[in-house]
Amino acid sequence: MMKTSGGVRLMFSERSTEDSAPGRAGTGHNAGMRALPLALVAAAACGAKVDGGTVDGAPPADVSPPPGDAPADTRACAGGDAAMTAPDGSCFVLFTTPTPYDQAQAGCAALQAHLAKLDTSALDQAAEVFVGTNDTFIGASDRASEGTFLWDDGSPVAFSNFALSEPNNSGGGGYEEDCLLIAGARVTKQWDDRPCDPAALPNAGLYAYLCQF
Ligand SMILES: [Ca+2]
Ligand SMILES: [Ca+2]
Repeated sequence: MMKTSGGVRLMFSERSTEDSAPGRAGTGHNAGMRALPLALVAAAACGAKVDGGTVDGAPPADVSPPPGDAPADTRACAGGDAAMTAPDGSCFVLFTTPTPYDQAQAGCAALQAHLAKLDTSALDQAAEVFVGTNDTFIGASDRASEGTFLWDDGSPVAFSNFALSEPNNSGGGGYEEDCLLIAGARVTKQWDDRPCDPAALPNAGLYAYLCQF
């Protein structure tokens, strides 16, 4: 009987050891009895949780991309009177026809683009070269609160490159200047606030515009 194979003896031996350890077996059994209701409670709790999640049916919050972190636009960089790939991989599209700011915004929106947000020196330098000698609207204004320039997406203009004495909110004719442009016609270029439309002064407020997507 004891000359069984090692495997059988081992199994026997282990089972025997467990079964023949009164204290341990008793404790284990008692523990098992006590643990059973707890386990059921735990299982019920788990079940409730799972059921709740299922009933909710709400997708995990991280399924939607965070705001402002949209997938890269894979369209070809083209359109307008000229287009170029910007240093950050976005696309600049220049329209040279003199246009009021609101219509410039709409023109960009029609391209599923927006007036350029030049929030880094690299973007600004590239844009200033690209627009050439055109005074060119970019996407910021202080129309909401005089003196506080915001990009059209509502974010503050942190990086800026205003020309000397700008922004001055003054066209010298008693009207305000609220819309931002690259003063391409100036040798130094840089930024200037200008009228957003010709309402206050004919032939003012009409500029080229730079879209970005
Ligand atoms: Ca202003
Ligand atoms: Ca100005």
